[in-house]
Parts: sequence; C-alpha cells; structure tokens
Amino acid sequence: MTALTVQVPDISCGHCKAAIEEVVGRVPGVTGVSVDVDSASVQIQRNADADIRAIEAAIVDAGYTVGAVVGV
Ligand SMILES: [Cu+2]
Repeated sequence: MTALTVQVPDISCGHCKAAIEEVVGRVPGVTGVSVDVDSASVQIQRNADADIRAIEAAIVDAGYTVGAVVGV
C-alpha cells in the first residue's frame, strides 16, 4: 500500500471534502481517502490496483482541478 497526495486548489469547504472523498473512495484499489480543506489536498491510501489516472479522472469529473501529484 502506498500513499499519494493530490493538490486540488478548488477545495474550499466541507462540501468539497465530502464530494471528493466520496468519488475518490469509489476508485478501485483506493483503500482510504482524506481531504484536508486548509491545504486543499487529498491524501490517498491505495494498493497496486489503483490507477492514478482513474483517481485524477474521478476528481475532474466531480468538477475540480487536479494540481500537483506527490508520491506516484
Ligand atoms: Cu466546497
């Protein structure tokens, strides 16, 4: 299992947190997801099955912009 941090600069409130945690949590291979509103970042725990492009697509499809990705 590896950790990944995705910066999502559009995150501004608890609604964003709930929305992103829900859609990213549905991506196969994602075992944990936590949004930090203050730093506008998404902490993701994943196993080898999780496709980073699927994670990014889930965030974009929810209406947000993906910034830097750390820990790929
Ligand atoms: Cu919001």
